[in-house]
Amino acid sequence: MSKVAGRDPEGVDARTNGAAVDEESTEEMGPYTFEDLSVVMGTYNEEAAVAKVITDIQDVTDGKAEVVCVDGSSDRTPEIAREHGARVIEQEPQGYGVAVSAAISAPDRPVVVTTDCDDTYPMEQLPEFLEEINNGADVVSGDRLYHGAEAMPGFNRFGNQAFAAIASVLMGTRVHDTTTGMRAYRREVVESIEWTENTGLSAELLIRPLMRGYEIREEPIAYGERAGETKLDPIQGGAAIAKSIVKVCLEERFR
Ligand SMILES: Nc1nc2c(ncn2[C@@H]2O[C@H](COP(=O)(O)OP(=O)(O)O)[C@@H](O)[C@H]2O)c(=O)[nH]1
Ligand SMILES: [Mg+2]
Repeated sequence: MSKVAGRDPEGVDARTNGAAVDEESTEEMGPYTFEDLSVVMGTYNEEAAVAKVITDIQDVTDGKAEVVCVDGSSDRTPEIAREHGARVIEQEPQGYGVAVSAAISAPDRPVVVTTDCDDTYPMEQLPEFLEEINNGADVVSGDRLYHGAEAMPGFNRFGNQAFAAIASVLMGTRVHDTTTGMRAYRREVVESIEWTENTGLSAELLIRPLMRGYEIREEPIAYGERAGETKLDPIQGGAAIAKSIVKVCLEERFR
């Protein structure tokens, strides 16, 4: 495996740490195609977005990627998802992380991509995410803040910048977006770690792999206006995320 952001705590920048690739290990592991890809998401009353999100994934991957929705909806989201070819796993609504941790462990395909079911994340960038995995990354993390994330409410943007700053200090590696919903993972990363957080799961999904030496690359992404209502309260959710970041960084530091 190539040199990783997490193995060198001396100020490595995950955005620019993509140059070195270990040719031998990438040959063994790929190259992966869309048939090796599962796109997974929690879905909770996302009638306004679900058809568009799944259609975008299918258009971009030629219908080859598997789509998995862990659904807690009381509206028609699961029916629409099934009609569009997704595999739907029903679950009582218990929060973001309960849904997404079930979603990431559902597929058997070697590359797992998370997204939100709200049309904010650019499915047209899926090929770039897969390419970075094929180039040796273990985790490719969509960085919404690189392009400014104009569509994000100002309070959330400030909060997300603060989370990235705190996590960077605690990890000793500069990261720019710890709470993004769009990432690609080698399945091995997802399976080798025990996930504990709920609202803070997206931060945990970056921090634990990075601090265990997996190679993380941040990929600048576009971020769009949300279709439908957010499911996360910015104050309560923000406090939960801050707590998760500190807890997870300390646990990994003293592991
Ligand atoms: N199944 C399930 N999905 C959830 C739950 N909470 C949030 N989600 C989904 O998780 C994703 C992220 O939530 P979102 O409202 O977009 O959060 P935001 O991006 O922080 O505004 C969306 O696709 C939601 O539908 C839940 O309790 N259960
Ligand atoms: Mg969202």
